[in-house]
Amino acid sequence: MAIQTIPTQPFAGQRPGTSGLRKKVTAFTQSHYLENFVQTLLDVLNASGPDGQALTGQTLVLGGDGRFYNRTAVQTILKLAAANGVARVLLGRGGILSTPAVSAVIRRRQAFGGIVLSASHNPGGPDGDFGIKYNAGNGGPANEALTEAVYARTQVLRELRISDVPDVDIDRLGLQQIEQMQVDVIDPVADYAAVMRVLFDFDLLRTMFKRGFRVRVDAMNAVGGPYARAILEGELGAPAGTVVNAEPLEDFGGLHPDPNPVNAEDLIAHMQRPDAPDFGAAMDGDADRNMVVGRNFVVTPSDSLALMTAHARLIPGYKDGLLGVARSMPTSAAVDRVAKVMGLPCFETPTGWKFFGNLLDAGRVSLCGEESYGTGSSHVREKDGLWAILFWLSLQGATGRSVESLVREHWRIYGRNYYTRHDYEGIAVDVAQALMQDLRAALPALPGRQFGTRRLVLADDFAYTDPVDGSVSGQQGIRLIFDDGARVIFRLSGTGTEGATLRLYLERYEADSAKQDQPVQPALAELAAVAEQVAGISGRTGMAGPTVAT
Ligand code: VG1
Ligand code: CO
Repeated sequence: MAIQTIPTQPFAGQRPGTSGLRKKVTAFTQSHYLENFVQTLLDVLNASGPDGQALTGQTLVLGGDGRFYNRTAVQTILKLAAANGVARVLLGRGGILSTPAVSAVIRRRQAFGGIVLSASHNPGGPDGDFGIKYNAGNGGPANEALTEAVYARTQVLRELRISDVPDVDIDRLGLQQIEQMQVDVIDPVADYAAVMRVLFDFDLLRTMFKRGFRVRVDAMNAVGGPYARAILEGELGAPAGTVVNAEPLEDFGGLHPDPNPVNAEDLIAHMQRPDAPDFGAAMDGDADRNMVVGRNFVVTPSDSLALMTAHARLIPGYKDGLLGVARSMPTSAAVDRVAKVMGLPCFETPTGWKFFGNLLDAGRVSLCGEESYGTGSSHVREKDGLWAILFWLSLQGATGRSVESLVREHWRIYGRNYYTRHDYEGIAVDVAQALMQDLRAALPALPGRQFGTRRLVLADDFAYTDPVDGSVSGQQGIRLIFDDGARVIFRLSGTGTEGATLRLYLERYEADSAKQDQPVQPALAELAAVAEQVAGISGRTGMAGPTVAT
């Protein structure tokens, strides 16, 4: 056994996006592609210490969503870690850890950081996507300073340090040794379940299931399955079969594990049947997203965050109230209205969970959410799909009310923020970039212009100054804001692996309870027309409409 030093060549484009480095599996399986990125990460983490040895003697957490290449990548990363001074790796059994579970393990075991192998909601399999992401010691996604430092170094990397030991048995719990490094294979669920137990009233949930409350959780053949099964069916006594598609498969069984009504159509269909369960939910590839569904009623993620904020005190983990709330910029302002009434600080951050970390660490917020089916709290530093499911279950248990009645009551009290996101996928990169550039150039002339009944009052490219560390992130999305609070937002996705994806976010507020029951797309058609008028999407892309509208 020996540590080898191997020459390597930089790869272009190893720049982490909204959530880590995501590429086609065929890119990751190129010789040294993964090795280069991990070596760079370990170099940067080592250099971040005062002595240039920050990682030496420390513990890293490692696990992924079980997609194709997960198991191979785990072996490679262990050999690199062993050769680069890591003392111990806490590895989820089978290479499995959901994103929120990685966050929970880092925090509970005070690890130095963790590596998550996932491309989240992107399809998997040999022709699908793979991804890698680093989470810091607070359990949250690395900040931009770190990901940029990693990217810069990938461009000059010349050498790998890797151990030539045989593979570790990643399916056997307990300790194994590689070089000077210990590998501790852990139960992927235990730490996470312990966190859930202190937040929620498990006895209440047990009683609900005992009385016949019926739930369908669609894990979409992704990593959420083992967690949902262990907690819902194992601990809480939900009947077997409550969790469907519960076995993580390397290609997600061909499903697109992005929990929205389009991709989780099977769940939607079940929730529309006459014998529909009381409550339905789905999670994404790495189990950090959630979609919450009542009988024949889909909850908009932005509304979910607003309702959670309004009712948080009903949940044991939040019974003393919230410190504040945060939402990403494109997320609807529904939560802002609740925060205002409750006198809570409310923050607007750029897209991506990494921007919530400082606010959570500084004790400025307790709940966070994104329009993209992500909600979470200070219990970890990631969004958390199963946590959101347990939260909504608890809300129903504590109030005795259905999902639909909770949401409708919320609209009556606070008004409804009609909301939709239109994705234009697979646009040529130069076309997408030109569209955004031209929009940016047109911004100064827009304020004061009339669009139908609305006057445009603000047009800008969202920039965020982190209130905790003062760091500035620019060009985070173009916002058009109107005099009635309606918003039209444009940004390019930072998680895709093919061409560019334009995301168009539309929102308008409706205070009148008599007008809160319209279908969403027609209710926002006027704003979609404004977006078209200002940006010329169909002319530029040749697309008659979005590929996905949720
Ligand atoms: C998307 C979502 C964003 C989310 C990110 C990661 O990013 O819009 O809200 O944080 O995915 O989610 P983008 O840049 O494609 O719009 V996940 O579940 O992939 O970790
Ligand atoms: Co995800």
